[in-house]
Amino acid sequence: MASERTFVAIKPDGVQRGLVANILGRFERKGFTLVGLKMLTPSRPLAEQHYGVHRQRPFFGGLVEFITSGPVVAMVWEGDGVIAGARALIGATKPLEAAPGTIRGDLAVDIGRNVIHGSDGPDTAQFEIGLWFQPEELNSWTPADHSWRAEA
Ligand code: D4T
Repeated sequence: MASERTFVAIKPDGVQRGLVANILGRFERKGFTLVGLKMLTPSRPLAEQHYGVHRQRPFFGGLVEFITSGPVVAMVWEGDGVIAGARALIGATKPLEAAPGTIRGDLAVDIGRNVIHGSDGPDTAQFEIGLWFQPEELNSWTPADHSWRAEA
């Protein structure tokens, strides 16, 4: 499977609830590589672009209000199959349907406060990484333990 990058953001509820280390640790322990990391309070234009596909949905206004309400932790993770892999770690959108062991399954109950976002495909990942990060904010590096990994 080819190495790829995905965008992940811990939403304001995850930050407010002190879940940053817990969530970050799950991606690190899985073996994905952190290549971008910053905390920011998203502007309204950024949030509206990020959630542009939901513009016509009834929850759009509340969603933008919520995501701009405080700091989020924005990340780019790299690795083989990381786009689907991150979604698997995150779990289903509705936290009550998310499997135990996933981030939403373990840490959330409310769809409007589901703790974390992850890109849902290659095109979205490319768009969201470009939206949230400048190229110079991303670090291309090879973790030392990768030389120990088996050839694919
Ligand atoms: P995000 O984009 O936040 O990672 O969530 P998902 O990719 O898992 O789910 P989504 O795009 O369908 O929803 C985006 C965002 O909107 C909130 N939401 C969603 C909501 O408040 N009410 C709803 O009915 C839905 C479908 C939660 C996530």
